[in-house]
Amino acid sequence: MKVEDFIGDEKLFSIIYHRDSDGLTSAVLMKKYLESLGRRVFLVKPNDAPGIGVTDRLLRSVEGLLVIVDIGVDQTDVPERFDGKILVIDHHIPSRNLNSERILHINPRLEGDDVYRPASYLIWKMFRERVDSEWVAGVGVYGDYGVGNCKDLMDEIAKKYPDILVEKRYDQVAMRESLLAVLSDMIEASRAIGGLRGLNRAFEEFYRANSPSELLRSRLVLYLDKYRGELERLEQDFRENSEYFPNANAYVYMIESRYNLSSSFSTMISEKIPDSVVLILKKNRVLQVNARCQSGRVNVAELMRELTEGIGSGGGHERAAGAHVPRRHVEEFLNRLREKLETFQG
Ligand SMILES: [Mn+2]
Repeated sequence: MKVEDFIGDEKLFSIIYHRDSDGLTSAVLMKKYLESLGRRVFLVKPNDAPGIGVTDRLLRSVEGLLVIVDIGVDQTDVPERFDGKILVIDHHIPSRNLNSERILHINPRLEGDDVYRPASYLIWKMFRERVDSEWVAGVGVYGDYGVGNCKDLMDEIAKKYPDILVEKRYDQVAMRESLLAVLSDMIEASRAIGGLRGLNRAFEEFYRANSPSELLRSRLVLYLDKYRGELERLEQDFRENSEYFPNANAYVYMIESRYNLSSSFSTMISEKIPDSVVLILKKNRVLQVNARCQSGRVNVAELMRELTEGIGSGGGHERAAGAHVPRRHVEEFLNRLREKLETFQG
């Protein structure tokens, strides 16, 4: 079923997006698409509970048809907790097919398409006749590591805005030098420094901007400056205070920061030492762990599962994973971690 058939003559919409750069840019494109059809978008909000969770409070504030972008909502009970019509556009590996009279579930993986393409790309592709903000989609695609699989989008951007790309526009690593990468960092910075309110601001600015360079003059630059400064400070501290385990070629670092940037920090550090295992620990209400090994030498998703068995939860991707351990089990977790890294066999 096509999106236009599903939404029929519904006049009012609410959008909930995943709180990262792919999710936010997906929401911008979606709002522009709906408005191009003459429909009204009542609210646009990032998901507001840990991980991909959405609170009942946010669901109760929804008016009209609910559009959920870049959230593997099939892995949650949101479809059961919200009883109106839902349009889902997502790219994560689905755990179930939600398609029914009430729900249109768009995810290329449901049709057996295994190519990695971020949600912002899917939305751009579907609605490009009506929405011409391809650079917005480009920011989301960069943020979700998708540039290599979205060549037609990158070509379109290159035609219109040659100055925001680098020559190797299909190369995720080379793209780090591009303005698209800066804009993606800007969204990450808005979340890390400003929280949900920061994201709401970022959404407004991205929705309003007519060109990429306008954002460099927006108030989001303040978030970006703070974010970069904090990452720099942490990198210095990591060099001095992380613990190294030569057997496993692993670094363990207890992060202390008032901001939420453990995940970005672990990615940044691990890209500089791709063959090392990087474990960033943060004491919140629970112990939060971000694990990376960019070369793939060690499967960190498996490592996280193993170390949290029976005392917490852990998992993710082969090269990027995470874990949560409740306070009462933290000591046990740290003992297991130390033991594992000291006696590591590759
Ligand atoms: Mn996302």
